[in-house]
Amino acid sequence: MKKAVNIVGVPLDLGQSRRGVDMGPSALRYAGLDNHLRQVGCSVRDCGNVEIPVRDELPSEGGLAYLPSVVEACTAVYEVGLEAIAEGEVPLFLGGDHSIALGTVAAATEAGASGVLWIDAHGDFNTPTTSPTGNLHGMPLAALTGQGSARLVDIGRPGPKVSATDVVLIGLRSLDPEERALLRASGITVFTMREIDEQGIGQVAKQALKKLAHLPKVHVSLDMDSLDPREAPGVGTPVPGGLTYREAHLLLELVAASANVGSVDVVEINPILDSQNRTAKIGVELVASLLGQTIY
Ligand SMILES: [Mn+2]
Repeated sequence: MKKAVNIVGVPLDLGQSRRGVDMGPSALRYAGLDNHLRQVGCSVRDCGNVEIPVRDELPSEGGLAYLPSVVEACTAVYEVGLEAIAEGEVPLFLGGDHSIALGTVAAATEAGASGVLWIDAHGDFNTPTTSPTGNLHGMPLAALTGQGSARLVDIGRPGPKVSATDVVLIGLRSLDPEERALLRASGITVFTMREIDEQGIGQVAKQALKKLAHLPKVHVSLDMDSLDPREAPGVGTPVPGGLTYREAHLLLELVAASANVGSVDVVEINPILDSQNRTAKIGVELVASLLGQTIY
């Protein structure tokens, strides 16, 4: 069945320190997101951007000092997401940095169980205690599974938003030392780049989907830094050794073929660091694959 997609821009850049990621929604729209999804057969509604506090109006120290603003923004994201899901739409959240997932996953799991497929170079599993930087975009997956700051954990509604056993992380290749220990103890299923190298992305995708097969829908959180920086240079925290263009597509094509995708994030695109909007263009193509585009 073709999807009714509701595009929600979330120009939130307060979860990390580099400027530019707030332009992600514009870059994705400029790259033809709307048209591309219509060509795939989706109906598309773009409800504009969620209002986000302006960084220049906030204290300059950043990191955890932005926590109240991030909580406020993610609560608004959660509410917009809930409305879309209640309308039977698939909300497509355009980041912004990955802290937006605190609101998006809260919305995705509100009405019923949903698996979470987190595609990322990083674990995003820090807490304010383990984080070397205090940057909130390194914490959402920990908070969503109930760890770290209660103010982050309780966004939308009190308590964890997803059980660790219903989360699969793919593409991992960079962790902070204490974050590694926390993630290993969490019970989250992790496929690092090593497993992808050894077994191939097709095999990894099948195992990931099997792990989430008991759930009625899946939320896909695509951090564009999961791709190799040679393919997608426009991200704030690039790590070498990532997914190739085809690996990323195959992964999302396989998800589209066998899971019910209920909601989607595309995050961490930084047009200032990009080349000719390449990363946003790849982001648009990947979302199309995830929402049903096939080669043949
Ligand atoms: Mn991330």
